[in-house]
Amino acid sequence: MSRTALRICPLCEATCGLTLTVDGTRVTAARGDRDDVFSRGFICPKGASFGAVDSDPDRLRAPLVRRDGELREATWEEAFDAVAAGIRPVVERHGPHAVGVVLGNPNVHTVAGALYPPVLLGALGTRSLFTASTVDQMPKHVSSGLLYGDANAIPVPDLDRTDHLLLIGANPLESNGSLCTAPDFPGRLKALKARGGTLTVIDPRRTRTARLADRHVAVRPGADALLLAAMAHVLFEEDLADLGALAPHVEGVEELAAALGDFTPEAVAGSCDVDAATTRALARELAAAPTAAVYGRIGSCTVPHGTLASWLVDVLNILTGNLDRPGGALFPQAATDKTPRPAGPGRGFALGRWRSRVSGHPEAKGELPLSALAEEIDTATDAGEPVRALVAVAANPVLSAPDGDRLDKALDSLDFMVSVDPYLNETSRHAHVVLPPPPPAQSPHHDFAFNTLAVRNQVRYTRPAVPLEPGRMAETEILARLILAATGMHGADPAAVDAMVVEQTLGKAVRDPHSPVHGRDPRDLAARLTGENGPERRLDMMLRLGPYGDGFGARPEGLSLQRLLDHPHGIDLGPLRPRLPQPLKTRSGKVELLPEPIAGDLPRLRSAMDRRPAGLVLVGRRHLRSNNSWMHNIPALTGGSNRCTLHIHPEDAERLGVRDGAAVRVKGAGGEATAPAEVTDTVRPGVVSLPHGWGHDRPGTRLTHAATVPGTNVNQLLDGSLLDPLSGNAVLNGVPVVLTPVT
Ligand SMILES: Nc1nc2c(c(=O)[nH]1)N[C@H]1C(S)=C(S)[C@@H](COP(=O)(O)OP(=O)(O)OC[C@H]3O[C@@H](n4cnc5c(=O)[nH]c(N)nc54)[C@H](O)[C@@H]3O)O[C@H]1N2
Ligand SMILES: Nc1nc2c(c(=O)[nH]1)N[C@H]1C(S)=C(S)[C@@H](COP(=O)(O)OP(=O)(O)OC[C@H]3O[C@@H](n4cnc5c(=O)[nH]c(N)nc54)[C@H](O)[C@@H]3O)O[C@H]1N2
Ligand code: SF4
Ligand SMILES: [Mo]
Repeated sequence: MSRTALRICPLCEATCGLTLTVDGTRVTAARGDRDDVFSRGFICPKGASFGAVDSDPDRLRAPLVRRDGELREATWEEAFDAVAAGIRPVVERHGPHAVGVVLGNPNVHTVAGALYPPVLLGALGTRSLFTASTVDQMPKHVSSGLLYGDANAIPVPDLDRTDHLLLIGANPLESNGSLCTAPDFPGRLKALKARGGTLTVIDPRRTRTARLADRHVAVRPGADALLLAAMAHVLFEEDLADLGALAPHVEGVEELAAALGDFTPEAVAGSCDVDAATTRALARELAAAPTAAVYGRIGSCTVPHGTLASWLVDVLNILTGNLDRPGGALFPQAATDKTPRPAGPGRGFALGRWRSRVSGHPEAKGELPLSALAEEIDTATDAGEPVRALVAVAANPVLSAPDGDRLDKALDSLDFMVSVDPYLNETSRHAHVVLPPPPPAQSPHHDFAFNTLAVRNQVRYTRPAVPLEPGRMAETEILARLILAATGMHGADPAAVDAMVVEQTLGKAVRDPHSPVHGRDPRDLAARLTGENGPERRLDMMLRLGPYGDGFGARPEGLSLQRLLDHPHGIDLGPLRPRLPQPLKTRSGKVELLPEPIAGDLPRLRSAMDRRPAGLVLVGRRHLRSNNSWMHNIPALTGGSNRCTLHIHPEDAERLGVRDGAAVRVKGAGGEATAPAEVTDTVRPGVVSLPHGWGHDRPGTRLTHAATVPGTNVNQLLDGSLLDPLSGNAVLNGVPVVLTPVT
C-alpha cells in the first residue's frame, strides 16, 4: 500500500519541494512537487535519490558508546549517561572553554540544527565554537557585519528580474546555488538569457555555468579581490558610479574612491591574468545594465582575501545603485525573522572580541576558525586550557577542514567526544558516544536559514513523512537531551528546553515596544501556541512574532503554524522588496562603505598586486551528484563523472609528463596525496582541481560503498595556518601545489 507525502529536500540550499512515494515506512520514489510555491516541480539527481539517501543500510540505528576502546550499540539512556559523565568533569575541572563545539553544514538543513545549537552554546558558555562557516561563507558575514552592522544581512541577487548577472567563484549548475536559495537555478539562468539579460562568469575553470555565460573570464585563483577592486576603480575613474536612490543611506564614497586609487586595471592585470581591457569592459557592462547583480560564492570566499572580495561584491552593487533595488541584490525577509525594528543607528558589528588560544586568531561572529581546531586540541599554551571535550553535530571536519590528518590525530587525544551523526565516518569514529539522528523522511523540515537567503520570500513546513521507527529519537530531542546532559541537568524533561526558550522569547517580546505583542501576558501567549511538540511550538511562536505573523491575534490574517499546515505546498510572500534603511544596524545607521578593518586590510591586497606565483595552484570543484563529504556512500550518486580525479590542463600535463588516468602525487604545504589525473581543458593552464569530501579509506568507519572508491582527502594537502585574517576563513582555493607523476 503506497501513499505520497510532501517533504522539503534537505540535500542542498535550493530547498525544493518533493513528493515522496512511501511504501509502509520506506520512501520508494521522489519527484518534484509541481504545486510547491517556490520550486514548482524542480528536482535534481540528488533529490531524486532521496529514498536511497534515507534508507542507506549504513545509517546507524542505535546510539554507540565506547567501551574498552570499542564503539558498541547502547540504549539512549546509556548514551546520555555517558555524555553527562564525559562532559561535566571537563567543565568542572577546566572551565567551559575546554569544551569545543563543532557544527557542520547539515545543521542548516535540519529543524534541530536551527533551534538547539544556539541554546547549547548559551548554556555551556564556551568560546570554543568552530563551524563550517569558516571553511565557507564567513568572509561574507564579516563583510555584511562591517557594511550593514549585521553579519546575517546578506544581499541576494534578484535572479528572476535582473538584466545582468556577474557570478564570481560560483558554479550553480553543479551546486544548485549557495547564499542564494533558488530552486532550479539553471532554469533561472536560462530564463535570464531568454529575456535578453546577460550572464558573466568569473572562474578559473570553464564550468557548466561558465558554458552558459555570455562572457567567461578565467581569473587566476585567489585574485578576485584585485579584479573587483579594479572594476570599482574603473567606475570611479570613468564617472560611472551612480548610487541612485541609495545615496542618502551610504557614507564613505569619496574615501573609497581614494582608497582604490592605485588598483588600476593595468596594475592588477598581471596578478589576475585578466587584461585591462577586459576589466574595463566588465565594469562598463555592469554600469550600463538597466539592473545588475554581482554575486560571489565559495571561489571568492575561500581565498586569502576572502573578506575583501566579499566586500567588493557588495561595493560594486552599491556603486552601480543595484543594492536593494528590484533586479539588483536585495535583503530577503523571512517569515521567522525577528520583528523588524524601526530604522536607526544600531550597535554595529564587532570583530575579535576574543582570540583563539594558540595562534591568536580573532573571533568572528562568535566563532574561531575551523582550521585552528586541531591546534586548539593538540597544543598546550599558558594562555588557557586546550579543548579537551568536543561536541560535534553534523560535522566531518577530518575531511572538510584543512590539516585533516592532524585533526584526525588530535581527535584521538580528547578526553571525551560526542558526535551527533547518522554515520560512523572519518570524524565520528573518534567519538566516545555517537548519537544517530533519524533519516530525513522521519524528520520535520523548515528552512530557518535558507529562507533568509531566498530569491523569493516564501515559507513552507513539512511534518515528518514517515513516523519515527521504534528505537529512534527525533534529532530535536537528541539535541535537547544533549544540552541537558552537557549543562548539568542530565535526566530532566527535554521539553523543558523548549519551554525555557519560549518563556525567554515571549518575555522579551512583550517588553519590546515594537513587538505586536507588546504589553501582553507571556504566559497567556505561551498557552496559545499550537503544535504537536516543543519544536513545532517554537516554530509557531517565531512565525507569529515575525514580520508576516498573526501577532497572536493582532493581525488575524498573518502567519502561524496552523496557516502553514493548511498550505502544505507553501505560502508565497512575494518578490524581494527594497528594505533599506531598516536592516542597517551600523552605529551610523548608514551603509559604511569603507569600514576601518577593511581599510586596514587593503595594504595586504595592494602588496598582492605585484605577486604572481610561478607554479601550479589548486582549486576545488563540486559535482551535481555530490554533497561535501557524506553522500559518497549512495551508489546512485557516485560513479560516472563524479570521481575524485585531479583535473589538469593538457599543456601542464604534457609539460609535467602526466598522462590521463595515471596517478599523480600532489604536494601542498600541509601534506601530500595521490589522485588519478584527468586531463581536461576545462581548467585553465596553471590550475589543477581536486574535489573535497573524499578520502573514505580510514579504518573504523562504516561506509561500505564509499570505502570501495575512497578517493583522496584534498584537505590533507592544505595548510591550516593559511587564513583570511579578518574572517578566519580557511584558504581552500588558489593553494600552491607541486605535482609529480607516480611511476
Ligand atoms: N577543500 C575544500 N574543503 C571544503 C570545501 C571546499 O570547497 N574545498 N567546502 C567547504 C564547505 S562549503 C563546507 S559547508 C564544508 C562542509 O563540511 P562539514 O560541515 O563537515 O559537512 P559535511 O562534509 O557535509 O559532513 C556532514 C556530516 O553531517 C552528517 N549528517 C548528514 N545529515 C545529517 C543530519 O540530518 N543530522 C546530523 N546530525 N548529521 C547529519 C554526515 O554524516 C557528516 O558526518 O566543507 C568545506 N570543505
Ligand atoms: N552538488 C553539490 N552541491 C552542493 C555542494 C556539494 O558538495 N555538491 N555543497 C554545498 C555547499 S556546502 C556549498 S557552500 C555550495 C557552494 O556553491 P558554489 O560556490 O557554487 O560551489 P562550487 O560548485 O564549488 O563553485 C565554486 C567555483 O569557484 C571556482 N573557483 C575556485 N577558486 C576560485 C577563485 O579564486 N576565483 C574564482 N572566481 N573562482 C574560483 C571553482 O572553479 C568552482 O567552479 O554548494 C552547495 N551545493
Ligand atoms: S536541487 Fe537541491 S534541494 Fe533541489 S532536489 Fe536537488 S538536492 Fe534537493
Ligand atoms: Mo558550504
